Amino acid sequence: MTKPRLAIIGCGFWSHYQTAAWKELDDKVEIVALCDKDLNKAKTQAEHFGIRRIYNDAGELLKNEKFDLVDIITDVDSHASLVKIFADYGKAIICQKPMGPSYSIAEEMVRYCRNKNVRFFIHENFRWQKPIRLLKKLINDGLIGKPFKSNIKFCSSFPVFDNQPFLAELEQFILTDVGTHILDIARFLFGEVDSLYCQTHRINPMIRGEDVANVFMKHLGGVHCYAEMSYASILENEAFPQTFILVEGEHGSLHLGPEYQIHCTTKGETVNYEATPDVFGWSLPDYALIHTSIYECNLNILEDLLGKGKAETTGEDNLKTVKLVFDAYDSAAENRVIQLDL
Ligand code: NAD
Ligand code: 89V
Repeated sequence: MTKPRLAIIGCGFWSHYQTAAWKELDDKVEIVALCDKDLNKAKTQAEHFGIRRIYNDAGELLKNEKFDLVDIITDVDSHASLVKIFADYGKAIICQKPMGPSYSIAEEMVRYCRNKNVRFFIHENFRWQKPIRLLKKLINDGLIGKPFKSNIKFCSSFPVFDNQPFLAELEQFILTDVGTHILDIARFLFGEVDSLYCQTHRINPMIRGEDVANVFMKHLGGVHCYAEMSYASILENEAFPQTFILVEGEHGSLHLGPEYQIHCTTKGETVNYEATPDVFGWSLPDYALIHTSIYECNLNILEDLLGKGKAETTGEDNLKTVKLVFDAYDSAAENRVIQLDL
């Protein structure tokens, strides 16, 4: 593959920014067509980005277009069936998080692609945020010695349902939507999880699912990590979409706080590092941090397809994050510690 040809499925809220991020890479990838079951959405997006071919059905797209790679940006319930359709045609597949609506469905998606010998990636972008990459580097550089404890916070009262009304209808909300990101960050920073315990709340009476989740994880490497997620937190400073992280190690601590600042404190001194992300002109200001990470995630996957690197967020890898999400639901429902079966 020299310059992969890409088809995009789903032209809703997120797809616009995903497409804009692909356009930043148009020397390396060519978008050949867009598809949405609502043809008007595909038409509007195609006009905006100057893409000539549109479809309202994946089968028609497959019949009429030559392409190598598909980016599936539809709602979660459609992911498994679309992945299977494209795997049957031998296309390399990128699918949005959350991979599937249950662990068993996600496991089947990964198995199906493996059996068909197709490349399967999950677009999991939060670990590609600049402050989180820098934090990982500072941990790896040994600035605070061996980490033993961490707190990861994604808490706000951002009106997320305004742009994504379907989230209010999900029976399982914050762990599937945000937990996929936050628990993936925990794996990215501290490795695989040995056991976890979770509690959830639904504070907003207008939604179906839980909007608060607190997950306590013991990582195999020894770190105790407390991950907090909330869309019900009315705080002094609204922080969306920043993730705040404190990591404590044997020689000091690293604190990723507001405005992309990381403070490294060791005995006697605190040193400041800054990781302000570049902002693309097409980013929505409220989401700029996340939008830049779309580009980084796309680039990582593309480089793998071009034989120039190794993708981090493969289906196989992301399945471990999906396992944490659904084990967290089981833990909360049964009020018990779950030992992960690794
Ligand atoms: P949305 O409802 O705005 O858009 C989904 C689109 O998919 C709709 O236009 C719908 O018509 C279309 N669609 C559904 N089934 C289809 C099918 N079978 N064939 C063709 N089109 C189909 O939702 P959204 O907010 O854009 O979210 C889409 C996905 O992106 C979800 O998986 C969501 O979790 C994910 N997302 C990821 C991030 C991130 O940071 N990675 C952020 C927001 C959303
Ligand atoms: O990433 C997501 O899926 C989004 C957001 C972080 C905005 O909640 O829904």
